[in-house]
Parts: sequence; structure tokens; C-alpha cells
Amino acid sequence: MNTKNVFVTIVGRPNVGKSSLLNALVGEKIAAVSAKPQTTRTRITGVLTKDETQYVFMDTPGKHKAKNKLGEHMMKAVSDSVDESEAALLMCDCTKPVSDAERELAAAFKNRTHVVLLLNKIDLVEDKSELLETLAEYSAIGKFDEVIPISVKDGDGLDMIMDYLSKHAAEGPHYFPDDSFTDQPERVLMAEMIREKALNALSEEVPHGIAVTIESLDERDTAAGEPILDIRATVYCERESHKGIIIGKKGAMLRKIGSEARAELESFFEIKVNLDIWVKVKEGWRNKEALIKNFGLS
Ligand SMILES: Nc1nc2c(ncn2[C@@H]2O[C@H](COP(=O)(O)OP(=O)(O)OP(=O)(O)O)[C@@H](O)[C@H]2O)c(=O)[nH]1
Ligand SMILES: [Mg+2]
Repeated sequence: MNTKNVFVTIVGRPNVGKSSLLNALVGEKIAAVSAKPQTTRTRITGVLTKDETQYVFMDTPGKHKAKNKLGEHMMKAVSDSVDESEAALLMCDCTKPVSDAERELAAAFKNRTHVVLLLNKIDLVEDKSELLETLAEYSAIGKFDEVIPISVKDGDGLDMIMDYLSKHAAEGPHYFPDDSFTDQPERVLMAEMIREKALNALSEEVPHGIAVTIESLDERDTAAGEPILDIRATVYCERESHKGIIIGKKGAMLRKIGSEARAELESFFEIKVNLDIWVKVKEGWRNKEALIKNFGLS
């Protein structure tokens, strides 16, 4: 059997559903998803091998105007992905008008890469004829091989994406083991699960300044002989006042984040987890190269 592969970049402005799509296509929860824009901070690779074809998806941070050094690294991840992609999914929120982010991305791909325009969140549109107008607006900004209306939430249209990509796979090796679904190290997956729960639990200002690191991982047996994983994590934030918010009244917020993260860690890694989270302040870390690097974000 001749093997095939196809590398696909998923780009778009923040919050349109890129990471949700990555998770849905790969069939595993590998990227953090939240209602807060700028959830994704680095390029995240998801892998799906079906018969002879290996699909390699690259989820990217949402395109925006960087306001700090972290943002600059995030936008570098986007432009690198755009430059390297063989096929791209430009993802939009069909309930929103075209923005500069979409114009710039469409222009960057022009006449070079196979681009499919995905109009996501069609579940939010009651009168589907409204989509025609949106479609016309988007069609004016670039050249797309196909335009596919989808709802990642309802799983609508995802098979059409796969049909398209299967036609664009080229003969070549599988670069990842056939049973792997991401190149993200375990510790990164764990830290991202915790960060996602923090993003969901915290309001507005605080979440953007959060970073999570895994300090230690130890597997042991409980007294009853059951394996358990001790995970010690640190949540970094930018201000003392934010630390107070993350910990919450009598530790309630941190307990909520911890228990939600633990449930997901246990189901993903299929082992009982004991999660110990500490909160520390690193003032202005999003503008400090050394710290950004330390957190694995450059
Ligand atoms: N109604 C609806 N909501 C969706 C759909 N797809 C994703 N969402 C929601 O949109 C929000 C953003 O989803 P993400 O997948 O984190 O978006 P993203 O594009 O990766 O965002 P960034 O990483 O910030 O660029 C989340 O609250 C999702 O649950 C959809 O098809 N319909
Ligand atoms: Mg994302």
C-alpha cells in the first residue's frame, strides 16, 4: 500500500472555533477550547491516520494585532504556518462580518496554497438564506477552492472537509506513528487542560495573563494498591490581585479549577490523579522573553 499524507493549517481570527475543529477532526481533546479569545498560544499539531492517508492538522493562535511580546510570538506562529502550509482551512464565524484578520490571511495565501473557507457556527443562524450574503462577502476577499458551511458544535460539514482533504493528500510517508494523535508532550497537554479550566472559570482580565507549568509528575500506588499520579502544577499570573482572584474566597476558585482539571486528566490519561496547584505571580511575564520561553511559548 502506498502511503499518503497531507499537512493542513487551520487559521482564522480568535474565537472562531479552530481548536474545537482540531479536536473534532482528530477525535481527541488535544487543544484547549474556551469562549475567551486568544485561547491558543502556540501551534498545536493533531494527527489522524485513516487507511493509507495521514492527516496532519496544525491549529494556530487566532490572528490579532499583538499587544505584547507573547502576542508577537503567537503571530509568528501564524505566519510560519501560513508560509509552510500545503493546504489551509481559513475559518470564520459566519455570524460576524469580514474583518482585517480574514482579509490579511486570505491575501497571504493568494495563488499559493489550496485554501478552503469554513463558515463555522451555522447552528447559530436560524435563517440559512442569510448565509448567502455572508458567503458573498467572504468570497470577495480571496480565492477559495471550496466554501464549506459547518458547525463544529453539531458536527455538521466535517465530512465535507475530510472529503476535500483526502483528495489533496499526496503520496509520501507517514511522519507520525499511525496510532498517535498529537506531538504535544504529556506535560504540555496536562498544563493546557488546567489552563483551559482556569480560562473557563475566571472572568475577563485575569485569564489572558495566566500560564501553567507542570513541576512534577510521580506515579505511585495507593494503600489499596491502586495506581495514582501525583501532579504538581503552578499557575502563574501577572498581579498579586489576580492571585487572589484565582485562589478565590477560602480557596474556592482554585478548588473548582482543580477539580474540573482533575476530572479531565483522569479520563484522558486513564489513571487516578492527585492534583496539587500552586499560584505564583510573575509580573509582566508576557513581555519578558526569558519567561515566555520558560513557559514553552516561543
Ligand atoms: N455555537 C457554536 N459555538 C462554537 C462552534 N465551534 C466552536 N464554538 C465555540 O466557540 C468558542 C471558541 O472556540 P475555540 O475552538 O476555542 O476557538 P479558537 O478559534 O480556537 O480560538 P483562539 O484559540 O482564541 O483563536 C468556544 O466557546 C466554542 O465552544 C460552533 O460550531 N457553534
Ligand atoms: Mg484555539
